[in-house]
Amino acid sequence: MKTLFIFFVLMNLDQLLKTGRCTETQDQILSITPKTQEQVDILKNVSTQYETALWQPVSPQYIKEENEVHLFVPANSSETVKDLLQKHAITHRVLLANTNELIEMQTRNDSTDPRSSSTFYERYHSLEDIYHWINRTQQDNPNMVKAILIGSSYEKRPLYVLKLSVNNRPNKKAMWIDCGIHAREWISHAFCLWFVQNSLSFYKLNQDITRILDNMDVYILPVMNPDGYQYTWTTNRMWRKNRSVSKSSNCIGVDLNRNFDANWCTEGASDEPCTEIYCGAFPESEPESQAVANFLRSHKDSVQFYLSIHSYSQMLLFPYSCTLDEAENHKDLLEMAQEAAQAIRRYYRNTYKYGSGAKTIYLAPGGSDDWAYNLGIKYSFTFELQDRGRYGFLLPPSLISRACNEALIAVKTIALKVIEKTQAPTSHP
Ligand code: 9B3
Ligand code: ZN
Ligand code: ZN
Repeated sequence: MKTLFIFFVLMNLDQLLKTGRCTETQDQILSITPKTQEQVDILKNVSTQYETALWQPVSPQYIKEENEVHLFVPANSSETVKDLLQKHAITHRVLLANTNELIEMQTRNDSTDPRSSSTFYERYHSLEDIYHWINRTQQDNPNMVKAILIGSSYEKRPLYVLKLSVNNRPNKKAMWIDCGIHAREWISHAFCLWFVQNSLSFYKLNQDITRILDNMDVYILPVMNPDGYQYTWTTNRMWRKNRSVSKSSNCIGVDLNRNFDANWCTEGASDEPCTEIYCGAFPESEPESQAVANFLRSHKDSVQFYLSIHSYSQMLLFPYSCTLDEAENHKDLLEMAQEAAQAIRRYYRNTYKYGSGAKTIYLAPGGSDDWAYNLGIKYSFTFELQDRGRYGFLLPPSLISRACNEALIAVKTIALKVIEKTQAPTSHP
């Protein structure tokens, strides 16, 4: 017991020495709401000129008067940035002062930390661990799970889709879920693992899961952007894009959710490689988006429901994002999203906004959901999971189960609706 105590003291001492004596020297997340156009311009400038990372909105172009901005400010630019804000009478609030500790907390307890009481699914996992998990999941459930290699990333990492299938009825329909298009949205990857675990554990036990799996195969891509995800573990926790090297610039990475062929690279994306919303050299220029597009093209007759998981801001979105026009089945989609949001509210007392992407967040072209929709997958959604900015991308592991369970209930609600709308009722002999 005594040794344990000394151990903890030493641990914290180590922490103190590493991070400096006061919180001022830590990386921070600032919340700033510009009040005038001048302040908007200063903020746009800060977020591009200095070594900061914009959390919200995704790109400086969306910074507007009276709209809250979340900005990651690393310790070494903290003073400069704060001085600049002060000089222009821009007030800020420190959203997170202990960023380094939060990051440490999320990466420390991977694999087998004896002090952790949480289960495997209540922690974040390194890319290597996720690859192991994919392998093990397939081995442990040979008659329900198959791993399919659909391509590889820019840095040649494999892209595995898990196929969950409990029968092979002729003309079997399917749904698709991808996670981790954006590297820093870690709750997304965690959700894909959660979903698989839940499906495998509760098939034949939970009525909804059973009905879904009896009627649809499920394709799950747990890590669509493995290079970016690896980079968030080793080098920069705030990385969003993939890691492809541009021919025309020293800046790295394409926003995979701007790289699909849906009004590609129009307003809401950028052809500038140094931005977070760089659309790439041409539609599907990236091996990751191309692999997904190829797979869906070759399965478009069976896949009825497309879902892409992101974070943060708690929204259930559907096409279009790339235009203000309404989708042909807008009313259906709206009704489904509304029902899903109601289920979350009822069971978890949490609020999710819902609506078409363009009207709910911003006009943005090149997204996977719009592309899948235009391919003919008429039930196409993007979920933005927890939270609404308290922790942002740094959602603590203790909040994973809540976030995943509420997303799960939304997925179930919509999947059941899709089955109801598109499939003849199954006969129960
Ligand atoms: C963006 C687009 Cl382009 C889309 N079609 N659907 C959802 C979004 C929102 C995500 C993004 O890529 O900015 C949120 Se992180
Ligand atoms: Zn995202
Ligand atoms: Zn997001």
